[in-house]
Amino acid sequence: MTRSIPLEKMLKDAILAYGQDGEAIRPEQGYPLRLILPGWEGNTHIKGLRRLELSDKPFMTREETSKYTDLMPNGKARQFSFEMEAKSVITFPSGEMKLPGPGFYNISGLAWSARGRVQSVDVSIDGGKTWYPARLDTVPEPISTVRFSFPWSWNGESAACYRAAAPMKPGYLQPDTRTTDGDRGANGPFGSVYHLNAIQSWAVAADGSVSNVHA
Ligand SMILES: Nc1nc2c(c(=O)[nH]1)N[C@H]1C(S)=C(S)[C@@H](COP(=O)(O)O)O[C@H]1N2
Ligand SMILES: [Mo]
Repeated sequence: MTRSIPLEKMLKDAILAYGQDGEAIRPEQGYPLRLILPGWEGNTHIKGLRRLELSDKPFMTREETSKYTDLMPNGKARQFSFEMEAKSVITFPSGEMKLPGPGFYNISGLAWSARGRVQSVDVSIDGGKTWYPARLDTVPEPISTVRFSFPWSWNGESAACYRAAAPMKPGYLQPDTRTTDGDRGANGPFGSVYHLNAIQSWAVAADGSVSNVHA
């Protein structure tokens, strides 16, 4: 995996991470060294970093030309898109988990943005019809993740669908999978396969199992 990263971003924000939570980063996280570029797509966060090379232009590597570009409606691919404008994901309860039964759950997740501080996060428990402000559990810092939570009482109903959205003020709302996001290109249900910052929804089945839904 080889990526061209503008020098400006490297000098401003780049972290070369060798540890997490008081121990060496784990093999699946990129041991022994991982490049972290806060706010940018995770696919630029090179694991098992071997070298940094300087160049006066992008290297045009396989991944950055064939994969991490956005196919636009006119058939041309836009190079390069790095920033996650705003993104959120509910980490609990999330896919492949199983709720033991109806009752109280504390929905919890992470939100982040390359554009600055996450100011608020909204959660819906009815598939996006109604939105409520979530509690921010950590202090939002620029280009950092913020943890949010939302108390939820699951009545055991099948197919309860819940989701979170991170509106960045002013003027940017995390895109909905149901809308066509033309700006993100023509390829795939979210506008772009590789740059995906759309709202992520989870559904709970009657037996408590949680799965991904495109709703
Ligand atoms: N060395 C190396 N780093 C890599 C990759 C890779 O193939 N090789 N894949 C990238 C991609 S495409 C993604 S989505 C993220 C996944 O990181 P995660 O396992 O922490 O979620 O790692 C990135 N870093
Ligand atoms: Mo990826």
